[in-house]
Amino acid sequence: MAHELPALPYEKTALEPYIDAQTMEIHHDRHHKAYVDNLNKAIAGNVALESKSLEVILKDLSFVPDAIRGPVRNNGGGHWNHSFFWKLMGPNCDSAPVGRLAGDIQAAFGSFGEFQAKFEAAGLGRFGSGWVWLVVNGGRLEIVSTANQDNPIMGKAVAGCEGAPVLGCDVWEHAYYLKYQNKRADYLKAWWNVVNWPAAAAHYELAKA
Ligand code: MN3
Repeated sequence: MAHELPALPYEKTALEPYIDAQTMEIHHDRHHKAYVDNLNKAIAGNVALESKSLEVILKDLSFVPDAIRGPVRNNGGGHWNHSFFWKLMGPNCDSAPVGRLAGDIQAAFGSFGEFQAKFEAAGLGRFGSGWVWLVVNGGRLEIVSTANQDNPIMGKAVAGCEGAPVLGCDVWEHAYYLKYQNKRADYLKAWWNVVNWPAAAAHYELAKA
């Protein structure tokens, strides 16, 4: 079955003023759609890949034939990452997590503020295009970043890091350039206003289970 572009779980204006509606429209309707279309194109006719879930494919790209491994990694990663990203944001968000995730962030990074500073620094430190993540790796919370559309679930040999994503922020220029131009730091700071912490906590509980 062909992969499909998921609908946004809120209106394109919902993340204003932190993320503007035009950015959401271009990002979801064009960039994400292109990843989905190009993934489907890449795996078309390969019955084994067409029958596997995207997550299963990304977790072991060595099974993907050499000729299409690059397109599957880039476009499959793009589809997974953006599907994850939309659901991790929303309007009227809490400013911080609660419960076990809150306590474990404090234990791992010193305080929620120190965690935010380290996450922003990792996003700023990613040269060019990529993502910054909070992951569970070996039961512990870590901040990592990946290039392009790589994802920690691809594993260390491919993505340079590993773990189950709890939180992920897109630091490609297309995610912020219309509103923030070259100021990625301002975008990362503003992003905390739209983080859906209950969704992140659900990822965390799943990863710890
Ligand atoms: Mn993007």
